Amino acid sequence: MKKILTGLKPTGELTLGNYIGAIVQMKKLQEQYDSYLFIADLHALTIPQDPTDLKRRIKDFLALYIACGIDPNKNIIYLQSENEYIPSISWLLECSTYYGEASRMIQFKEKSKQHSNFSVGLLTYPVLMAADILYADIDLVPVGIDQKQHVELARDIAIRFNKVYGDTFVIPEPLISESGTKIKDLKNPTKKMSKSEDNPNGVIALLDDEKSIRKKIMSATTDSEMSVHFDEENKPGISNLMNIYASLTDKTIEQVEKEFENANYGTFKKRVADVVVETLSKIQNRYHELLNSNELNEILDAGITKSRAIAKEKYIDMKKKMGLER
Ligand code: ATP
Ligand code: LTN
Repeated sequence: MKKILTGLKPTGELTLGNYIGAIVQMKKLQEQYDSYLFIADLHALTIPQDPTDLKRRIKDFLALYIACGIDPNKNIIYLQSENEYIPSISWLLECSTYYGEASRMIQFKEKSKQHSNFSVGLLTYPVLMAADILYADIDLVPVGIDQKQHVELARDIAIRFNKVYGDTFVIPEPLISESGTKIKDLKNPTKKMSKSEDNPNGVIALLDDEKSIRKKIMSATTDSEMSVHFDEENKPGISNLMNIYASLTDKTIEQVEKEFENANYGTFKKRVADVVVETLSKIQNRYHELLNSNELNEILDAGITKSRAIAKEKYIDMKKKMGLER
């Protein structure tokens, strides 16, 4: 069975956009692949983090992904920083990566411009990402378009290492999902709903309470036409709410149009709010259950044991090939 791996950086708050756009896809992928899912907490450190806040997010992200339906029986789920072989592998890979290559990464160029003083980690981050992928002989890496270049760098490093030291790594491929629905900001529906958005009124977080979910949806930007039909260009607000409703009820846009043929915007929005509240309250109940029991710890213990064993084997193999032996 082919192997697939997803890394999640625990920054920002998970949103309905992440759920509909990515988590729903992941639930399908876990049925077809040998799946790995980890929290990239070491990656979060490339920009300064508040330790208390980071610790909370790590747990929140894990509990939320599992609550959303990522199945611990179908995924190896772990915390990156608990696998000490990964940074060790990363160092060995750094010595097979050219400075020019790393400094040409678009994300590095952009982020280094935003800060007057930035860490070396911001430059070497894609090599750590290569280690995350290569240690486990991953075939496919589902990523957004912004991470594609990093997966390509992982491929280049793997090809180079294999050439110099002999066949060691599987060459991974990025899996860019074009099919996932893009959910837009409720206040500004031409922009995507983003977890790093400063104005929370257009963003539904997975942990929002019922009252604020209803308030945000009822006050979502629409238009003056008063008819529920799909037209992303001229009616981005209504089309976005239709996408949300269709995704969460597993209906087609045509079915949604028909269902609300004679409805006014108030009635339509109330129904959208109902299904969002229903979906998120199930997720939140499971989330609280996970946080209030030992289940999360058990999942992480099982995951890290498997991940470490795989990484240890790869690390020893690499060291041997590189001449790091007594
Ligand atoms: P940021 O705001 O920091 O860019 P983000 O909310 O876009 O964060 P990412 O961590 O970049 O989240 O993305 C995680 C996954 O969620 C990606 O696969 C991305 O395509 C998906 N995703 C994020 N926002 C949306 C959205 N509004 N609609 C659909 N998919 C989304
Ligand atoms: N760089 C990614 C997170 C990430 C990742 C990975 C994704 C770290 N290591 C390995 C896929 C595979 C991000 O910023 N979202």
